[in-house]
Amino acid sequence: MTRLSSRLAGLVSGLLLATGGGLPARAEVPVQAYEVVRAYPHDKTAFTEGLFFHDGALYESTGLYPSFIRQVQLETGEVVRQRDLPTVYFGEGMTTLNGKLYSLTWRNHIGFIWKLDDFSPLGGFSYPGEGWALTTDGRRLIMSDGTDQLRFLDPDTLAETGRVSVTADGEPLDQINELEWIDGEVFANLWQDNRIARIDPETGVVKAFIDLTALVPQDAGLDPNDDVLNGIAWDAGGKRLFVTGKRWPQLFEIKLR
Ligand code: DDQ
Ligand code: CA
Repeated sequence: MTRLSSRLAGLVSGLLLATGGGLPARAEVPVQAYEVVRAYPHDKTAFTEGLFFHDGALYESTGLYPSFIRQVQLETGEVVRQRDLPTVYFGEGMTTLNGKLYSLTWRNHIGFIWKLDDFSPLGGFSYPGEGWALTTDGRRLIMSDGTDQLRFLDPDTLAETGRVSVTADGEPLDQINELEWIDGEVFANLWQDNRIARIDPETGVVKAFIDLTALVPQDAGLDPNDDVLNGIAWDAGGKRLFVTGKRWPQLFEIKLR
């Protein structure tokens, strides 16, 4: 072989390797099955942006105007405690850490800190970009902003300490919305998508999807573009997983298989 043709041969075999010889280069993300354990009532006016379960209680934050943060009675959907945001703010995700509630706004670049006990205001913080959702690994806050990025925030300074890009099948996965930390993984809603992604927080790799299309309410009053699946809460003590959507009439406990 001449020098040129051996170089060409090397290039061709390299290309074949890179493309897997024409076969799909990566395995598809598996879709995980689930079953519905129970359905609970959910306030049809709640435009759910944040949802979590803490110490036996369910908490929810909403968007639209006025937006609010509230504690909800799981079994009845009744409001236990509520605080409205000033009407200029479109509320987004919320989480709790060390007795504090942290809540975001959509395009106001402002977050609020509240006392978990009584919802009294403790302060605020600002961030670049949009605010979509919050969860926590017990050490850091984890924030989504509508892109493929998950930001890690220091809960005391609110400074960003790192971020990871979320990928599915090697491609960036954006529109990451409501979040939930569950046993070392981040479960995430994807805006206007009926799937939840299970994300490895170290690498951003999506390990599985859960397709909840069957739970989407068929109510005539709901807008399929706005009233989308959003809201994941994990009862760590009781190992119960809750999901709902914006203005959905029900909240579901589901069990993964
Ligand atoms: N976000 O939650 C995905 C971040 C924003 C959703 C904003 C949807 C606005 C809908 C307003 C019209 C509802 C009647
Ligand atoms: Ca959540």
